[in-house]
Amino acid sequence: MGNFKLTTVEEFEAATARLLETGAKVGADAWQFRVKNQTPHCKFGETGVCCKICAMGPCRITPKAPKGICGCDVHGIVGRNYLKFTAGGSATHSDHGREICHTLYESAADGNYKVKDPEKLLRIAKEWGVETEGKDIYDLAHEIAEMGMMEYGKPFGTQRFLKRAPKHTQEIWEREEIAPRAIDREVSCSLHMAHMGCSSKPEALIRQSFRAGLSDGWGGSMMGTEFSDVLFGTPKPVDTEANLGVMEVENVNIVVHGHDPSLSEMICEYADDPELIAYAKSKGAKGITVSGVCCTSNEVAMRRGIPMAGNFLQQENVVLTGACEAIVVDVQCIFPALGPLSKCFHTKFITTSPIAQMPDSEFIRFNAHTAGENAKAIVKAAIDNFENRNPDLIYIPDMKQKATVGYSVEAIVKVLDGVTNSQVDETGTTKPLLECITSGVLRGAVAMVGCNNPKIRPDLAHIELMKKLIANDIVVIASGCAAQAAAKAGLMDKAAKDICGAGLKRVCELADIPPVLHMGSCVDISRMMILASELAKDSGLNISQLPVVGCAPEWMSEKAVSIGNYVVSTGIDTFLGVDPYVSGSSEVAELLTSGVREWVEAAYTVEKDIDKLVDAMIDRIEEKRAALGI
Ligand code: CUV
Repeated sequence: MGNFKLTTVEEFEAATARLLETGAKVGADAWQFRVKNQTPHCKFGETGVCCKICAMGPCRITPKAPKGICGCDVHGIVGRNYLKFTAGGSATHSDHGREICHTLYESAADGNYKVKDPEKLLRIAKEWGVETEGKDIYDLAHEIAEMGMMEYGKPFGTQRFLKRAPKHTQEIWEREEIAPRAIDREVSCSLHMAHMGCSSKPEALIRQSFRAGLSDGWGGSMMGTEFSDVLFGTPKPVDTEANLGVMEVENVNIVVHGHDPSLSEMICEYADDPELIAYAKSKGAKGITVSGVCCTSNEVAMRRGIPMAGNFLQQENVVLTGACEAIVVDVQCIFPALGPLSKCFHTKFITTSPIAQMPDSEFIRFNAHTAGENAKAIVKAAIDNFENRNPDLIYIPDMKQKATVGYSVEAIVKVLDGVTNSQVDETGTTKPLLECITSGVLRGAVAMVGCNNPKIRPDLAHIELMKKLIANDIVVIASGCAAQAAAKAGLMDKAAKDICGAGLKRVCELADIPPVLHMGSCVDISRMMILASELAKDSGLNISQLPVVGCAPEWMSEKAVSIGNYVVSTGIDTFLGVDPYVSGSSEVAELLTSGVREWVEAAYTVEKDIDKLVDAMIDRIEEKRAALGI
């Protein structure tokens, strides 16, 4: 089995324990302590039966009080809460996509942002019916960006990217009336439906939850991904490293955290500037290290090989190393705790977006016009902070793994080309991958996504599930914090082929890939939708017939529910390890885990036991294979 060794969750935990000792010295708080104060959680909230959408309440449903004051029953309350939760996630992802549209709109040959992948821009223009002949690439970028922004508020029609789905899927969306219209409309309509005195029928509420989710996955998120590729380049395989050990004690450490690559790309650019590197040296550092946390880390890892310091529940750890000069954030998944925590150390906590403003942070407002100066000021502030370190508080766990990342759909198609030695000679299609699946060399694929959640021992579910799947010849495609868990453990090291089943091992060797493929950030789950669509089109099957499932074992955010809704609505069975606050309504729970299959040919499974969860996924994949006779 060679010398390959995974890093275990026990080792992660030992490193965290050591960092919390540093925290104790300076009186730092941490999520591990706050969780204790919040446990046990409120049962009404946890089961979704608390309603506070009007001021007659809050109403809480119990056997003695089965209706709210307005007469709404538990199913209406749980359904409305679920819809509002989805709308929060869809709004958030989609607004991120909108920011990227604006960045594209600001791109210029001599500006802060350039078009790095003009071919992709031309492809999208053709797809959207825009004349490209003889047009300046930046004129085209602005035209497409504006059309993208119109997708948010257009009065008629549905999302342009829906046409990328197989015909059958598009027909389902039309038939079930869940084809998403303007993105902002779906979010507004969701809030409208969940207002006092509007919808209380679970079926209507879940249908709109799906529509709002689809406006994210096939609308806002897909534009976020595609236009980020146009601006910053479509990812291709690149080597990097993951876990806290990527921070370097002799260097100025800048940690980027959040989601929008418009900020992190610019920080990386300036951290590479010879003038600023020389300045860092003049201050006694050997150089500048940028590393990342959460999805912004995935973005810059996929495109630049920037190392990943950690995922969601590790964000406080980077400050606890005592060696972080600045943690620079944009939007989403940022603990407000970082403000007070940084105050216990020399770390600068720099917020940059009007959307995410927090106490105890330094606010350097970032925008496309001034992005260069802003990024330079941030990098310089971090360098100036190097001398303020307290040497007694410095401890960086010596723990990191190698990872190869950057598997966009384009990259996957390319690396798998020629893996099979059969007659399949079509290049640029998913046919080689399909052949691996139909021949049984690969049994199927799992899209492993989502966050960490203290309800699950951090990273354990991600890692254990992935280990078992790859041992069973199931390739894993990962994004978000699930991907970072894999990278930290070593599952994105090509050497991890040694712990795969014989079939997957062979594919990894032939294609020179790791068994867990990093597909990017959460908005990049839209890439997974494209891959599933291409597989369906190239095989002549429906998406729901493919031996492919989705899984979010440790999810926590509203965005994850929006994602789950569009993945299920696209025909992919989705397995959750955390309940989305619906257990209080038998009707809503039944719909989500079974009833919706009649609408969209897929449904949710919620299973908190990791062993049962992975077995359920493998069983589902094998059932799908059996139904196809492969
Ligand atoms: Ni957007 S949404 S904790 S960073 S995956 Fe990570 Fe991914 Fe969840 Fe947030």
